[in-house]
Amino acid sequence: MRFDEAYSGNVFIKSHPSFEESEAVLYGMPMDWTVSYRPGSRFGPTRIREVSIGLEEYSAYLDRELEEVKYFDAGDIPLPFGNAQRSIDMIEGYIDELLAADKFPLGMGGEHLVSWPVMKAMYKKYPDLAIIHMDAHTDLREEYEGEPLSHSTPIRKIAEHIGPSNVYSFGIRSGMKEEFVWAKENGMHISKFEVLEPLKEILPKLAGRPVYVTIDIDVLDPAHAPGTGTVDAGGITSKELLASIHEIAKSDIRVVGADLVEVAPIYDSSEQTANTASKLIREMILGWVQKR
Ligand SMILES: [Mn+2]
Repeated sequence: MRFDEAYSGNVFIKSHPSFEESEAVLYGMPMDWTVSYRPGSRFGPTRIREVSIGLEEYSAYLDRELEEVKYFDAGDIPLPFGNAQRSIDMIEGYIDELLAADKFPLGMGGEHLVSWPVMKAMYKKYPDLAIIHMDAHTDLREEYEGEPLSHSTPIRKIAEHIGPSNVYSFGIRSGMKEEFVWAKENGMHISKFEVLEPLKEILPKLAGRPVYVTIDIDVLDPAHAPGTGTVDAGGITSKELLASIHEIAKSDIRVVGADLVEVAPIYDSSEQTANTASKLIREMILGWVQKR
């Protein structure tokens, strides 16, 4: 992978031209080959970048400008269509390189399985890693129709890899009974239905620890984010998700990387999901990159 030449295509607004000088690297993981329901998230990163042109560069929440944080949009990882294992291996190697260069990885999916190799790479650098996971779904299956490489399995994989008590899920409202039972029996934290209030209780417990944050856009109610593969009624508002990002920004945890996944533009006829996602990415950049 070459990072030394500025990616010349569609980039997120205010992307810095130099990889070397940037603190954070924004990258896309355009993979949707293991989804159980509606595909299309492979086009998420491209659309999030395109609509970012409509964003203000100033955050009224954080009183900061994008100019104040140097981030380099490296484009999408050229993943091999249809090959989940090779895609996963490529993503892990890519993150290894970013971490070796001391960059903050900020990823855009793609289906949620892409977060598994990212989190695995993060754990190699940060053995004390904790995960904050916001999603409608548990994603704790061992396999789906016999397939362990599925977008319904990434949180199970990372929980088994780093220890379930280091994983904190929020906003969960869908999953098999066995998944909830497994979480409870193994000491994994799940906050059902809500995000902001339980997050306020958990953040002080994670003070000082390196934390990777993975956000599935479907944690939002379908009214706020219809453009995703597996919509699930009863979600939180975009206002609550923004407030949660800001709560993390002002907490004492060390955010060491993050992603936003499952935006699928084909179901997003009003483009509200992509527009919301680009605003979330802006707030993640402004609130989290310098918290390492
Ligand atoms: Mn989900």
